[in-house]
Amino acid sequence: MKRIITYGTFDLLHYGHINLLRRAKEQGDYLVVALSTDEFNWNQKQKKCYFSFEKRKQLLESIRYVDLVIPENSWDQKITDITEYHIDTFIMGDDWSGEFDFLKEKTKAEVIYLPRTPEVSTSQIKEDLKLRRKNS
Ligand code: C2G
Repeated sequence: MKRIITYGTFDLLHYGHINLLRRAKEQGDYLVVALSTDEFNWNQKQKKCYFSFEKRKQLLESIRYVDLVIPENSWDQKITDITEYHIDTFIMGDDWSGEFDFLKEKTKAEVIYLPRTPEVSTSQIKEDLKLRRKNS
């Protein structure tokens, strides 16, 4: 069984996230998603999530490609996660291209960056909604 892991905030879940999760699952048989906690998002990514960790976890767990959701509390947990969950392949969108290549040396995992879905993002959704409200 080939085990995959990916990380993210997945707030205002959209089809760009789903495209990533689908393609990640296609690389193996079991997909672990490390979901950024509210504290990690705020303290480390300055992201204020619209949905809480529990709500974002519930959404992810309902996706057919996702087999397990674990919390992401720190930038530094990836090596231990790969070991603890016996991960074969680490996958991220290519906006992170190169950022996690160190995992190739530190673990036996393959590192793959998949092309992002270009036209959609949570910040764009928020912007559009703000504009619509202003113009309504
Ligand atoms: N993504 C994508 N296409 C989009 C938007 C996002 O493929 N249009 C991908 C991102 O590249 C990432 C995943 O979906 O692989 C989750 O995106 P975010 O929730 O924005 O994750 P991020 O804040 O980048 O967190 O330790 C790593 C971080 O937790 C990654």
